[in-house]
Amino acid sequence: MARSPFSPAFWRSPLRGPWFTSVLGVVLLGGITVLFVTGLVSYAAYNPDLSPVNDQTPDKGILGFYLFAWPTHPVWLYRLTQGVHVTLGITLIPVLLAKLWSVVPRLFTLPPARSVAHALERISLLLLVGGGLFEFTTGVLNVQLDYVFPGSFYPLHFYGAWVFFTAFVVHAALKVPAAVRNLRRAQEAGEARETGELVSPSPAEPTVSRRGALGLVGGASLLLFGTTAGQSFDGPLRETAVLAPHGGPEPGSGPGGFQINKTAGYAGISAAETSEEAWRLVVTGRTGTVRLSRADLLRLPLHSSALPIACVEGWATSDQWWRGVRLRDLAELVGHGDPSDVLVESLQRHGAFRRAALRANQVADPRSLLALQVNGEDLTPDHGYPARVIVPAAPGVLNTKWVARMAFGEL
Ligand SMILES: Nc1nc2c(c(=O)[nH]1)N[C@H]1C(S)=C(S)[C@@H](COP(=O)(O)O)O[C@H]1N2
Ligand SMILES: [Mo]
Repeated sequence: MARSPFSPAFWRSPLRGPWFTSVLGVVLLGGITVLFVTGLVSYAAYNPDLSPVNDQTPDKGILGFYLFAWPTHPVWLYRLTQGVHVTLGITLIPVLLAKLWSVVPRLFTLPPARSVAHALERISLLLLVGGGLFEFTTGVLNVQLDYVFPGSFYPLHFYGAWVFFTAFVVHAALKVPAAVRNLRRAQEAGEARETGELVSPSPAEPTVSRRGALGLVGGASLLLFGTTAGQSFDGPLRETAVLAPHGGPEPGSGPGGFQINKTAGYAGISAAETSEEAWRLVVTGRTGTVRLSRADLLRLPLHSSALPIACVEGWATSDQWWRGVRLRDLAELVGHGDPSDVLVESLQRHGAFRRAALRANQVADPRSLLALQVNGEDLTPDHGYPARVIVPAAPGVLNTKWVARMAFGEL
């Protein structure tokens, strides 16, 4: 028996072969394409070109070529795209690992490069495997560990995605024809003995059939799906999301008993600075500065909107009933009758999300509010009392809590 992994006889699993690798490859072809598209969409939804507020990625340059004004319809848009991105990413982990396992002998092929073309192909594989592991790892860490990379996750995951997907397209172009051929041939030949580079020259006795192994991978994916997907819903469905940080029971009951990202305590917001006497909203624009107490705001025309909160981490709430002052009415107060961009700043002194910029189309939407109440009661401190922004279809991170200042037309 060969002891060196550089010898083909070292790899003895009878599962390895063109069929197993091809099936997993075809699943990843579809899955990773959807991940890439929903990821780019998520990046656009963040309005990163309202720099340098929302995204501090230096020189994203031509990679930002596709950015567009994220729409405000339908209200569940980001809830859907980001729910798919995160849940699908987690679901594909077993498939990715099985695929890498199925081709691992290739890593030890000798000589390392037979020709310049072969060397280039192997370098592209390095970017493919490295990029894939990097994207899945950073994604999972961000979702599970509550933003371990404050502020820097976006550029890492964004640049990583372009490297990974470029290598992925090259790889797919080279391999898809063979994968399709392998699958066709297998369909005709049944479970006949396979041939090819991936097949072990001295296979061990099988302990599970190839189809059985694929079933295990699929079962693992299904399990991850079943314990993650519920985080995009409320009530009993959320409780099935035992793997998601925002799964499980809602935080408390009553009007404010829905998911909380950062609590007032965490953000360092004190009751003293949000009190009726102390807190003033400062609104600036073309015609100068207006300072409004909460009572002043409550005397302005109030409107209601049923809108969800959908976080980049993939969790979301169902629609909640928000009530407050329209952003476009606040814009008009300071001379922006035709709404402009706005920079929103929180009372919060530290943290990546203490300020966010909204685009003119978001300010103009009549459902976009500076909310004072939710579900019929005043906002709770954790949901942003005295006032928070809520915008239809936008990522949660743009819905700034504990708002202190709104600067229209400043970006
Ligand atoms: N000031 C401030 N606003 C903030 C945040 C924050 O950390 N600080 N988190 C944002 C993020 S990432 C999300 S998903 C939503 C969550 O709102 P919720 O806690 O009311 O559910 O608030 C947003 N507004
Ligand atoms: Mo978020």
